[in-house]
Amino acid sequence: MRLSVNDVSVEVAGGASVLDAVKAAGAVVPTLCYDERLTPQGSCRVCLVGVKGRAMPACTTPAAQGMAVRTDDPAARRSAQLALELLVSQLPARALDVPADRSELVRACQHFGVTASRFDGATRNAGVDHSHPYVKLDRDLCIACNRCVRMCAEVQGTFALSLAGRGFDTLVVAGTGGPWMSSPCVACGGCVDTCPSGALSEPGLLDPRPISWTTTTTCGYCGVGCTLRVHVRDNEVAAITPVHAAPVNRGHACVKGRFAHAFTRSRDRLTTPLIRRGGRKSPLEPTSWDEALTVVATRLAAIRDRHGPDAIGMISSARATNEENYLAQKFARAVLGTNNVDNCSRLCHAPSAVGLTASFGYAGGTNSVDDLDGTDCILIAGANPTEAHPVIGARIKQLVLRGARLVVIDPRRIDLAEMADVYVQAKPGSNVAVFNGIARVLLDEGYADEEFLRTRASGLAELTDLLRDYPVDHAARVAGVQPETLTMAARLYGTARRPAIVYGLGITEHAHGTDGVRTLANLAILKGAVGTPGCCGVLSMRGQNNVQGASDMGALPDMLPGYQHITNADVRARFARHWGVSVPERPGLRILEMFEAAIAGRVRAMYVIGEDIAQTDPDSGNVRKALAACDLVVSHDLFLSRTAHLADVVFPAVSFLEKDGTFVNFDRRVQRVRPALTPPGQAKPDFDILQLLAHTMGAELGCPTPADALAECATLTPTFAGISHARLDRDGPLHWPCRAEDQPGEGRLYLDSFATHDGRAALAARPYLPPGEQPDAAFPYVLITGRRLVHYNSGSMSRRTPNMELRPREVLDLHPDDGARLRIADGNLVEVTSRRTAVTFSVHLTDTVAPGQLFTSFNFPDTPTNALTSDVAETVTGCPEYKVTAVSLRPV
Ligand SMILES: Nc1nc2c(c(=O)[nH]1)N[C@H]1C(S)=C(S)[C@@H](COP(=O)(O)OP(=O)(O)OC[C@H]3O[C@@H](n4cnc5c(=O)[nH]c(N)nc54)[C@H](O)[C@@H]3O)O[C@H]1N2
Ligand SMILES: Nc1nc2c(c(=O)[nH]1)N[C@H]1C(S)=C(S)[C@@H](COP(=O)(O)OP(=O)(O)OC[C@H]3O[C@@H](n4cnc5c(=O)[nH]c(N)nc54)[C@H](O)[C@@H]3O)O[C@H]1N2
Ligand code: SF4
Ligand code: SF4
Ligand code: FES
Ligand SMILES: [Mo]
Repeated sequence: MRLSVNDVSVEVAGGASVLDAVKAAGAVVPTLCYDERLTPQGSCRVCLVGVKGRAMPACTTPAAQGMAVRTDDPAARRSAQLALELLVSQLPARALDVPADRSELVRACQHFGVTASRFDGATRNAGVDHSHPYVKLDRDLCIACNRCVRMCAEVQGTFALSLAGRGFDTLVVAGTGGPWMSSPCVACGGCVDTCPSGALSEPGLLDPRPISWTTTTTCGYCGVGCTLRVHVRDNEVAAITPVHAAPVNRGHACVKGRFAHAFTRSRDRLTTPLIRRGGRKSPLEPTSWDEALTVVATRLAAIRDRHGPDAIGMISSARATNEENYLAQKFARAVLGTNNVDNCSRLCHAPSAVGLTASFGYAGGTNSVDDLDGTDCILIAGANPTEAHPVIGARIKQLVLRGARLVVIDPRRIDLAEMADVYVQAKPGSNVAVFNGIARVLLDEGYADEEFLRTRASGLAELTDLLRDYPVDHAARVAGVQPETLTMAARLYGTARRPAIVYGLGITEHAHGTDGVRTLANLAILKGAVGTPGCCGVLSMRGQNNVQGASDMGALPDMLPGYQHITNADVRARFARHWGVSVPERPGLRILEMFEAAIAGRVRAMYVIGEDIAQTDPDSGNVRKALAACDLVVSHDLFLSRTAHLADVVFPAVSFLEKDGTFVNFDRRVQRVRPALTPPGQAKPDFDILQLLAHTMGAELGCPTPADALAECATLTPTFAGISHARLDRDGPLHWPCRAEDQPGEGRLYLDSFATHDGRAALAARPYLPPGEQPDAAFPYVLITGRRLVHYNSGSMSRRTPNMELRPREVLDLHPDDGARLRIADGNLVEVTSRRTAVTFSVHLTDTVAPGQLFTSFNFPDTPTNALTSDVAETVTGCPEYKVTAVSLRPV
C-alpha cells in the first residue's frame, strides 16, 4: 500500500505499521518501548506522529492506504516530549551519562532537547544488582518499558522476568525478586540487548570509554552460526552483540557467543611455538617459528621417506575455517601424499553424513531452518537444542507457544520435554526400535503419503516386510515406554500438515547410529514431508561451528571436497591436474583407526589441528597410548590442551575472533568469518601455519589468501561453484549446493528429485540391534554423556571466561531414587567405574535422568569423562558410542 510521510510517498507491505512507513521514508521518530523483534506495546508514547491532525503512536498504528503521516506535527511532538519528560522525571540525571550509542533514552532526549534539569529521580534509590557475571542491573535507570520482559518471553522463551511495583516504582525483577544469579535466567543477553535506558547492561559496556571499532562475524562456538557484532576497545573484545538483521539468529544469541569471549585475552593463550628439545620426558619450551617449522618439516619428511606417507595421520579441525580445512586436506594429500585425514565429524555426525546421503542424496540436513516457521509439528529426537543450539531451542519454544505440536524423544527429561505434547522417555540406544514402531503406526493407521511413496520413494516393500516385526507393543517394550505413548507420537507426526524432524547426537553417537538416522529419515519419507513444497524435512543439529564445513572441504579419508569420492579416478584426475601432483587413491584411516594404527606401529606421526583428542575422544587411555607410540605428535591450539601437553611440537593458533574465512553452519549456510582482534604474541591462523609448513617442506600449497582457497575449492567442487568471499560479502550467507555465480543457494533440497542414484528417497529396512555396551550385574548403570549450556566441548574456551561462575565444575546427574538407595546426597562424591577405569564426580540429584541412568558432560579435564566412555564404535562410520557406557557407582 502507498502512503505519505512528511509529503514523501512510500510503499509498504500489508501489515506494516506507521513506524515502518516512517523508516521507509527515511524520517526519524524516537522510540522507547518498541523493538522490531517484539510485539509492539505502544506504551511509552514518545513515537507519536500526526495523522489527520491526531497524535498517534507510530509503532502500534497500522499503516493505511493514502494515509498522510507527519513526524513534525507540533501537537504530536509536544505530547511525545511531555511523555518523555514525565518518564525521565523519575530517573536520576546520570541516565544521561550513558553514551548515546548505547541508550535510546539519551537519543530520545537529544531529539526533543530534554536536558538534565528534567530528571529528578532522587527518591527511588533502588540500587544495583551485580550478582550475575554478565547481566548488570541498575534499578534506578529502569523505565518499565517492559522490553526486557517481552524479550525473555517472546524471543528467549525463558520467562525469567516481570515488572513489579506500582506507578513510578515499577521495576524489572528477575525470578521471584531475589538476586539475578538465583533466577532462571540463562544469560542469553536478550534483555540487555533490548534495554533502551542502560538499566540493564553488561560489563564491557558499563565502561564509558568509546569502542574503537566493530566487526561483523560468525560465532565460533556452535553450529547454529549466529551473526555477531564484535565491539573492540584497545584490541580487546568489549562486547559481542547479536546482529538484528541476521538470517539465522535474527537478533538473538546465547551465553557463549554473546558473552564467553574472555578466553581471547587469557594468560594461558599460546603466544609462541613450543618444542621438546630432549625427547618426551623433557619439557615443552618456547621456540622460534623457524626452529619449530624446521623440526616438524624435517621429521615429517623423514617419517614419510622411511615408513611411507600413510605412516602420518592428520586430524583437521571442525573449529577452523573452510579455507583452513581445505588447505589441511590439500597438505595431507598433495604434500604428505596420504588420505589419512579426518575431522571431528567422525565423532558426532558421520552417521548423518552416511545416513542422509543414502536416504536423500546429500550429506547434510534437507531444509533451511527458516522452514521451521511453517511447521505445525516438531519431532525432536536425541537433540537438546535449548542447551546445545540455544538460539534454535528458543525458536522452537516460540513455535510451540504459538501452537505447533511437539514430540520429544530423549532418555532425559530435557527442557523441551516439559512443553511437549508427547514425551517419549526411550532408553538410550533404542532409537531404531522406536522409529520402526512409529513407522508401523504411520502405515497401519493410514498416515503415509501413498502418492509420494509411489512416485518419489523406493524400498517400501522391504520396509513393510521388516515392520511386521515391529508392532508398537514390541517397539515400546524395547524402548521401555508405554505403547500408547509411541502411538500418540506417531499420530501427532502423522496428522501434521508440515511436520519437521530435528535430531542430534542422541541418534548418531551409538553403535548403530547410521541405522538410527535412516529409520528416522523413513518417517519423513513415509509422510512425504521431505522434498515437497512447504515441507520442513529433516534437520540434523550439527555441532561445532564448522563441523559441516570441515567435511564439506574434504577433510575426510575417503572424500575430496564436496563429498567427491577419492576412489573415483575422474575426480582424482581433476584435482591432480589443478594441484599439479597426483592424488593418493587408497582411502585413508579414520580418527579411531589412526589410533589403532599408531598403537600397532603403522602410524608414526599424528598431526592434530584444533582437536583435543586426549580429552574428548572416547576411551582416552587408548588415545594416550596411541600418542605415546608415535615418533612425532604435532598440535595446533589456542591453549596447552591435554593433547598439546602430549605433543612434541605445538603451534600457537588463533581463534575465530582473530581470523578470516568462512564457516558452514548446521543448515548448510556458508557464512563469513572476519578478524576483530590482532592475534596475541606470535600466534598465527591455522591457514598461515599450514602454508609455512608446506613451504618449509619445499612444497607450495598455492592459494595465498583464504579468499583464494575458497575460490580454488569452488573451481573443483560443483556444489560450491557459485560461492566466493566477494559474493558472500556482497549478498550475505549462501546455502550449498550453489552451482553458479548467478544461482541462489538451495535451502530446501530435492524439490525436483532426490540426489540418490535413482532420484528417489530411499526407505531403509533396518532391524533394531542392541547397544555395544550392555549393563550387567557388575556395571548396572548406563552413563549418557552430552551437552550443558554454558560450557563447550573440551571447555578450553568456556572455562577461561566468567561462564565458570555459572558452572564451576562438572557434576554427575543421578535420579533421587537411586541417590536414596545408595545413600548419596546432593553434592556427595561418587566414584564411577566403567570397564576401562574409574573417575570421581560430585553428584547432582535430579529427576531429569531416569532411574538407572546417569548423565554428565566432558568439559573439565580434572573429571575426565572420556577415560570412562565405551570403546565401541559403529562399523560403518567409526562414530563412537558416547551415549551408552555401562558403569557402576560407589560413594567415596
Ligand atoms: N553448550 C554447548 N553447546 C554445544 C556444545 C557444547 O559442548 N556445549 N557442543 C556442540 C557440539 S560439538 C555438538 S555435536 C552439539 C550436540 O548437540 P546435541 O546432539 O543436541 O547434544 P547432546 O547433549 O550431546 O545429545 C543430545 C541428546 O541426546 C540424548 N540421547 C542420548 N542417547 C539417546 C538415545 O539413545 N536416543 C535418543 N532419542 N536420545 C538420546 C541425550 O539425553 C541428550 O539430551 O552441540 C553443540 N553445541
Ligand atoms: N563423552 C563424550 N565425549 C564427546 C562427545 C560426547 O557427546 N560425549 N561429543 C564429541 C563431539 S560431538 C565432538 S564435536 C568432540 C569435540 O571435541 P574437540 O574438537 O576436541 O573439542 P573443542 O573444545 O571443540 O575444540 C578442540 C580444541 O580446538 C581448539 N581451538 C578452538 N578454535 C581453534 C582454531 O581456530 N584453531 C585451532 N588450531 N584450534 C582451535 C580449542 O582450544 C580446543 O583445545 O567431542 C566429542 N567427545
Ligand atoms: S539474559 Fe536472557 S534469559 Fe536472562 S533474563 Fe535476560 S532475556 Fe531472560
Ligand atoms: S547459539 Fe551457537 S552460534 Fe549462536 S551465539 Fe550461541 S554458541 Fe554461538
Ligand atoms: S515506541 Fe511507540 S509507544 Fe513506545
Ligand atoms: Mo560435535
